[in-house]
Amino acid sequence: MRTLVLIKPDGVARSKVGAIISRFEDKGLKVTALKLMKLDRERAEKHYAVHKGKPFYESLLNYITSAPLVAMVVEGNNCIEIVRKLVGATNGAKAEPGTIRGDFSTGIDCNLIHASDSEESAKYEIPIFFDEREILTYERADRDWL
Ligand code: 3AN
Repeated sequence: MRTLVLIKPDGVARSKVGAIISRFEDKGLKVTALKLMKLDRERAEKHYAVHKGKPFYESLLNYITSAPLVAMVVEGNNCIEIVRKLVGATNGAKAEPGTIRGDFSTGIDCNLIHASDSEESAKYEIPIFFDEREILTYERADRDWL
């Protein structure tokens, strides 16, 4: 199973890339694709199509396209549910301590990270950021212990 994770522009600007990736590695998940990129408006609109028309839609697009972000594909059994738990609630002020948003974010506008919320979303979102050939196959050396 695969999921898409974005470390949004605030996460890159605040130098939280290493700390955030470590959460997934430490948990036992596998990063199989990774890139630093500036998202263009067209791809941002596609990614956030479900939010079109909502009051925060324009500011969300401005924020996500404003500066570089890190996109990655994370793999592992039940990775969608596990990653969403590690990420925490949408509003950093309400997210539990110990989660990424709970530890690093205080609000909803800049909440550091995106993670697909279902298999259907992951299948829609991953191709917006990666060609299939950019997603690599390899084994973690500790796989028998996970
Ligand atoms: P999540 O990222 O926790 O799945 P969604 O899918 O409801 O949250 O929202 C996508 C993104 O839209 C959030 N990560 C956040 O940046 C932004 N967002 C959601 N709700 C609001 C809101 N009420 N005000 C401002 N931004 C919001």
